[in-house]
This record gives sequence, C-alpha cells and structure tokens, in this order.
Amino acid sequence: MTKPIYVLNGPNLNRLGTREPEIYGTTTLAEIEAMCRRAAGKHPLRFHQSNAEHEIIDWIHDAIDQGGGIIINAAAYTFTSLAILDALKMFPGPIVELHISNIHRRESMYRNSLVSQAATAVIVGLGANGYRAAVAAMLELINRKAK
Ligand code: CA2
Repeated sequence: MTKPIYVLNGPNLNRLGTREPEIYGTTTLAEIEAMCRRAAGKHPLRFHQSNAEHEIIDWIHDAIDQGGGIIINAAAYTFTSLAILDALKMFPGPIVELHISNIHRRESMYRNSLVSQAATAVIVGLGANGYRAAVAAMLELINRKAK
C-alpha cells in the first residue's frame, strides 16, 4: 500500500489570500490544496490546516503510523513549538519544511526555525508555488528511498 504524503499547515494559513498579498500572495489555501493534489498525481495526499498546536501534533502522529512523508508549513509554530519539533523527530521518513515567504529576509524572530532541526529539506520564498515544488521533491525523496 502506498503511504500518503501529509501536507500540514499551521495557524492563520486558512486566511491566505485575504491580506498581506505583497508577502504571501493572493492564492488561497483551497487553491494550494488543489495544486498539491495535482502535483501528487496518483500518490495519496492528506492536506490539513489547524490553528491549534495539538491538532498538528496529532496529524504528525498519524503520519508516524501511516505516512510516507511530511510537508509542513508550521507558520508561527515554526519558531516556538518544541512539541512539534519533538513529534517531527519521531517521524522516520522525509520531512520538507516549507514557507511561502523567505523567512531569512524578514525580522529576526522569523529566522530561527525549530522545524529545520528535523527537516530533510527546506523550501522558502517561492510563494504558493513552493507547495508544488515541495510535493515534487517529496515524491523524489520517497521514490529514491524505495529503490
Ligand atoms: O511564509 C510562510 O509560509 C510563513 O510560515 C507564514 C507565517 C509566518 O509566521 C512565518 O514566518 C512564515 C504566518 C502566516 C500568516 O498567515 C497569513 C494569512 C493570511 C494573510 C497573511 C498571513
């Protein structure tokens, strides 16, 4: 059975496309989900967003039990959540950390990602297209491991 790719999104990302378009663009999260599903093709994909830390942790636990890879935009939890980092460290497969904006060009509080300590790869600054790139990269990482 093919293990699904989990695409996990953190707080406030459900409001994408509604404000700060100069930083985050105009694409909504629903459009990003459709983009991810197209990029994944036949590969199963679970797409989630929550404003609650514990829900994100529960989805990481689901992925530990049944996922092939995790793509995560933990939003503000990226910089604060040791609990999300601890959960990600338990995941045995590839993890792609993703940010729509280039966090390294921003204020200092956005530069120290905890998630990066568990990530296989990091994609930042490609806007919503970063999700498409992340799914393509994840398929390669999963297939490379399977060979
Ligand atoms: O660039 C990213 O993807 C971020 O993870 C987005 C987070 C921010 O805390 C990170 O530093 C970088 C914030 C998301 C805020 O959500 C918005 C939703 C609608 C409009 C504007 C922002």
